[in-house]
Amino acid sequence: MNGYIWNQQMECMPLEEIRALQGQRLVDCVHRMYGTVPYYTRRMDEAGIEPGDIKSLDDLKKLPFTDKEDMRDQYPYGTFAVPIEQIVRIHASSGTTGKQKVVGYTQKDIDIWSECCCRALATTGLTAQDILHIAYGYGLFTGGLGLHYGSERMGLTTIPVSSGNTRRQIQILKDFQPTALACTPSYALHLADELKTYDVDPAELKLSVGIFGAEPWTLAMKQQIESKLNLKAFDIYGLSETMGPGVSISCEAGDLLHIQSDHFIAEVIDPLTHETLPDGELGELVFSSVTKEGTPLIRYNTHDLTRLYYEPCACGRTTVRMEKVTGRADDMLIIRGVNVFPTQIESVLLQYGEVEPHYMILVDRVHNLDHMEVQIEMTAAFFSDSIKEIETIEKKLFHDIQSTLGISAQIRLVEPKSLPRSEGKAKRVIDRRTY
Ligand code: DLL
Repeated sequence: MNGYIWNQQMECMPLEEIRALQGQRLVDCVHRMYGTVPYYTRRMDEAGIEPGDIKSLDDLKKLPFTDKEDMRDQYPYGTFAVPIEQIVRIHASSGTTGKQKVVGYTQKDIDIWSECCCRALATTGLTAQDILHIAYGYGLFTGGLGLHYGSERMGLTTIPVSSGNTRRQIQILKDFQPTALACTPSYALHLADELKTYDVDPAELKLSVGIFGAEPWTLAMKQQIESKLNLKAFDIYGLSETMGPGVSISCEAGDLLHIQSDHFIAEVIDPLTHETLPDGELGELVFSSVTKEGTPLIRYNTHDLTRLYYEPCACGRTTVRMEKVTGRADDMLIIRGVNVFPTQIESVLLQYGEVEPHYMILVDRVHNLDHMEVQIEMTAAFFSDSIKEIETIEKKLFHDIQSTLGISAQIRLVEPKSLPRSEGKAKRVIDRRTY
């Protein structure tokens, strides 16, 4: 394996020892939060729990869940567990609706975040000899600055390009010869497609590693990016509420993501009953960020859907692993009563050479019935083909999407490059239904 292990002690600790450490850190975190964070103190009081009731990891189940509404209700600083003078950085994340979720970091939080990003970068095989082009946005979004600090700490040559301005991104990829690229997978694909526009041959680039995340993407999409950009792609996961990028990352041994288990206790719960599910069962991912000082969270429901695995990995790490997140419970569309995830549509499109995985789902209600249209870009080569052939592919896609989703959708093939591109997280759905 190329990847090396940044923190052998923490990443290769026997599971029993990880659990014991998590237990100690949980107890400490509950004591720090109780009496300091008013909303959490109230939640514990309502649940009839005192800090003394939490003695080990087994007691985690007694504690109440936290949700994004709690973060929003406490806007801006109500979730902070230390006085503002101790906060050295603020990030915020906006969801589809409502107020931002604001998070604060002490210097120790920034140090731990950098350490988690070093572990993640090392997992991809990068070393201080590498040059990392960061095209995640810098600013309140955690992607840019989060990876930046880890990259510098590890000694990589770091290029803080930030998001946007595709022409400049491509110029830098060509001229500065970075060996690694960090951005959203949808933007990586866009960059790959745009190389042609700027007359750049992928062979002129030096990229060997891609660090892609911040949005759901399929394994088929991963293969496509790998072949177009001639690199090995890794899946990096994280969320602002618990830290930012680096909560987990995939390794060379497979597609499961290693969670930095000494800092984040993961659980997967049944979305309806909220019962903790056994290993390998699909449910909502819940995190307790037990070492965080600024905004620690206990049992925060991410609503991301995944499974957890506890066996040691072939790469040598023993940390808990999570399956690739292919959707969030709240990204799920309910069309005529059927649950639909955009990534299900993406997986069908990636089987077709005639179309690109650039698509938009439009949902509306016509005569009280849900109507779904999927607009899909044709490849430039196929676009010049006859109308009859285009209709044939539309029909095939109609049937494949219907059998994958269990409901029908109108398929409309559109011109290459006609759908909007995102420089960060891709927007795949326009839902015009009024409820
Ligand atoms: O997206 C942090 C991040 C930045 C992760 C750069 C990776 C790289 P938020 O903006 O708060 O934070 O969004 C968090 O994005 O709950 C997931 O739904 C989704 N997400 C993040 N990483 C992945 C991934 C950043 N690798 C939300 N796969 C999370 C699927 C992801 N979804």
